[in-house]
Amino acid sequence: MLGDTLNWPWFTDEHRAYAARLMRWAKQNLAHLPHDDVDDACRTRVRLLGEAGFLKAAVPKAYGGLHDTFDVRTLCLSRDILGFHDGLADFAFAMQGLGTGAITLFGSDALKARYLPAIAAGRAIAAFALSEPEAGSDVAALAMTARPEGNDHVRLDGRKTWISNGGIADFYVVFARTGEGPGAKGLSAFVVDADTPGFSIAERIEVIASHPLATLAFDGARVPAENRLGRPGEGFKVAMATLDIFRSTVGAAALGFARRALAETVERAATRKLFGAPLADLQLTQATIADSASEVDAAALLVYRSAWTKDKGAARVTREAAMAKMFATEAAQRVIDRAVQIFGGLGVTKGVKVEELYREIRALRIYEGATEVQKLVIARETLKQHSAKSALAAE
Ligand code: COS
Repeated sequence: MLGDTLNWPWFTDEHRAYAARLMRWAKQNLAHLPHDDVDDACRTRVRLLGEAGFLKAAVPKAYGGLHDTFDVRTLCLSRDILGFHDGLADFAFAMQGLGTGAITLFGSDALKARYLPAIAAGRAIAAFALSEPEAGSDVAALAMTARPEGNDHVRLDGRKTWISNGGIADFYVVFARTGEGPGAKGLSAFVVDADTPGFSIAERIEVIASHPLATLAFDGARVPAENRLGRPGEGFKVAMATLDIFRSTVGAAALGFARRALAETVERAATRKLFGAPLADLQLTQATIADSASEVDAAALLVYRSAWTKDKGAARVTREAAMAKMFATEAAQRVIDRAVQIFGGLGVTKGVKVEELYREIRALRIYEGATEVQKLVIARETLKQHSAKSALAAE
């Protein structure tokens, strides 16, 4: 239960009060919201979260937000709780943060003032456009170009794909090659308004758990140079620093899904009779519950360790965030799969919560850095830590 987790020492009373408020709100407001038209469903969730004040967690206080800068524990608690109740509400919340994270971290005051207050209020929708048909995991290989046009504009040409909120976002943070150096050293990030001439939605993408998703086309889209985030050529760093914050929150969403699957498992095991006794009396069921409960706690420890480390002022949490994201998403997949198994035929029946979770969790092991990328990152960071001296001597 999240209630137990909240007693852990890295939360403050402010976190506990926030979580209690959001849990109450989510219970009252999310259970019966329709999912039929995914664009409408997503817009409705953004509006409701904005009206209730919860999107303030996604932007800084000076621009209508909650804290001076990102409080990663609050972001993680939000996704954990929303994920427990409704995958699409979690998605709507998360994209307001990820879609503006680079503006918060690297944007000029003018860009922050223009884009952030509407995000906090739920009056605008944001998106983060990094992946391309030939560059998802390998960010340094991205091909989209941004070339100077006149003194104060750039011209964007290329395609982005698998972009969350594609088609409903009011603006996109777009990463493109500006050529200051090779590979990772020659990228820059720009904010692009959805009504920019030369920008269009090339294709909407349908996925197993319905979310707004699209391929974006940029054909000479003309963007003011002042919409750049960070310095020219700094785009790779902008992307990585943003992902360092939001990767822990993907772990938190997975944790919310897993906690829900565990709660569903326990309820089912206690009420379903088999061979004349509750399912929970069978030792094989107990083994399942033990595995899932332990993995949920381990995921929570890694997620909130990463969030706390960032909030305490660590410059980078690359390793901690990668561990949190990898472990929590992989563990959630196992916990949910076990829940489906406990539910039997009902577990694969449309409209049953564990069936929905089974579809929802899958993408989290892929987006914002697939599990294989996280392994690469964790191994690199671990090897780096020990490169100066022998690992054994350091202990
Ligand atoms: N924060 C700040 N700077 C970072 C950073 C971080 N988290 N990670 C790397 N950098 C810096 C490095 O320090 C390096 O700078 P110097 O050249 O000055 O030393 C530079 O960026 C390049 O880093 P690196 O050599 O690690 O680049 P790679 O191309 O090898 O990066 C990975 C590989 C896999 C780490 C990267 O491409 C990645 O994270 N991919 C996954 C992307 C992703 O999440 N895609 C999903 C799309 S969003 S849904």
